[in-house]
Amino acid sequence: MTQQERSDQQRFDDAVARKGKVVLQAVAGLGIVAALMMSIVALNNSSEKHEANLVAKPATQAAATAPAAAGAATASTPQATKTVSLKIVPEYKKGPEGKKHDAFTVTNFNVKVGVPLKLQIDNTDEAPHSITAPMLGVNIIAQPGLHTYTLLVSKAGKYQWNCMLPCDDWAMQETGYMAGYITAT
Ligand SMILES: [Cu+2]
Repeated sequence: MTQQERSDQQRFDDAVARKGKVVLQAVAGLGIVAALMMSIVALNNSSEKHEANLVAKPATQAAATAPAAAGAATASTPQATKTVSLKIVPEYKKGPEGKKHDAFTVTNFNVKVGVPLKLQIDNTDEAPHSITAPMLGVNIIAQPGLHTYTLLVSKAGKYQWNCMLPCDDWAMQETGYMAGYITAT
């Protein structure tokens, strides 16, 4: 290798070294940029999560207030509560054997679960009668005279009720007399 060749080689090596340094610096620079970008992305992600949390909170609050609003609507329903008027009349109507029996004038009641139904009962008998449905925990004792009672049911279904206060033995087992159904929907 001549002196000239050696210096050429040296220049080349120097150039390669410089280029390599530049490349390395560039890579290092890219690395820093990449690291910065990743941390920015990380910051963005965390702030997005934070925002998501902020958004999620009002949603949870809205969900929490929804039943409260429904509760308020339920609380305002007493004005809208329906009233059913009926009578309890001794020897009100004939049985299949032709004899007259004690009876309620209305024996089928339709109610909404959780919504009170007012029963305005005029018991024209001298003795009390009842609307008793053990499956529903309902036991309304209708005293003689005109009184208003509340029928409140907590589960849906069709349930039989009977008068449980000894009156007309046959009628106490007969739908349409001293027995009937409460249908809750
Ligand atoms: Cu009865």
